[in-house]
Amino acid sequence: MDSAALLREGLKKEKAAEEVRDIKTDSAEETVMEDNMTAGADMQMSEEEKAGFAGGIAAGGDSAEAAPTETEEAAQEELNDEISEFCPLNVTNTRSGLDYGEFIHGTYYSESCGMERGYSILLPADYSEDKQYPVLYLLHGIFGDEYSFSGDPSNKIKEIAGNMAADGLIDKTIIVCPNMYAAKDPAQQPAFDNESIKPYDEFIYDLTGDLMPHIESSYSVLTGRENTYLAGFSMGGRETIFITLQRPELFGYVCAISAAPGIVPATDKFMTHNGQMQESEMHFADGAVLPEAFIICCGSKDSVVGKYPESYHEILTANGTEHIWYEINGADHDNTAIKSGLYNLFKQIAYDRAQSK
Ligand code: FER
Repeated sequence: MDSAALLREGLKKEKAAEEVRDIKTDSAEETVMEDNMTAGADMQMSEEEKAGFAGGIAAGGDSAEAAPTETEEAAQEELNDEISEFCPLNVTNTRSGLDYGEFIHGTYYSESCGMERGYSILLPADYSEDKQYPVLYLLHGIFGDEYSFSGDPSNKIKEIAGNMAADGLIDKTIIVCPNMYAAKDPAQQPAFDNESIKPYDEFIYDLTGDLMPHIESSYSVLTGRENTYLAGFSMGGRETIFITLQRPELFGYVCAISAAPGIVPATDKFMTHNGQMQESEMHFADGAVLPEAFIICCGSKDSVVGKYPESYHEILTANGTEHIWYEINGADHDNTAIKSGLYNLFKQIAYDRAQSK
């Protein structure tokens, strides 16, 4: 690249970073729903900004205003099927002497993409082929990959799953973090335009046709929807809803955290979405087996997806599609929301498990 081209590239990145900074400082009230500007198909972001999107814009962080509340400080919550807005501190705290296991990396051949693809997987510390474990598939945000969750210890995924299992609330659970960008062309990159986000929408084929069979044949997992969970953040939340609506027979417990726009046609400050379906189509097929829990949640101060998750709640309600909706008071597009969503997903699982005993 000559120096002029380098400069142009630098300026573009600077402009994109500025736009993202603006977005971050917007209040949720004036975000996406009211804003009909599009950033254009060529919007570019720095690697740092992209990394932020993948696992929460306040990467590694939590909402300042979602400081610990009484609920979070409660030593032990009573197990019920009610939503707890925040994940309690005793669930996210690292407990001495408890081994939470480590994420490891694996690969599988994806027929649907025509290439070898990677995933991160958290096996319980004392994982044994003599036992079988339920599995959570956890989907990252835009620009992310299989390392987005495993590389950010502040999301407390390991602690939430490990502590709840140690407390006997849930069974020890395997957590699989795929790379959700299921492009057939290895050179294709995500960006804010319909063509560039298509591979996220096509991940459903890679997940159900390639990754899940690989996980089920490579690890000692329990199969069946009651033992198979799906959750995702932002772009991953959007695909979580989409996949659940298409394949409800596969996932018994589902949580879409801060789901991105674009399931139905929409225009926000990033782009105009064609939509994966029309509003009238946003429901389960007639006679479909329904998830035991289908949670949709979002921070009340989400500065990236704004009120889109709430609009999904409204559309599903209008279409008579059962789900749980709640807001995390004060939370932004960040780990406070992620922790809350994961906690409530496991809490629903724990409650049903206790009931069936
Ligand atoms: C959009 C707004 C937000 C969008 C994606 C996102 C593809 C995703 C954000 C994230 O994953 O953090 O319009 O379009």
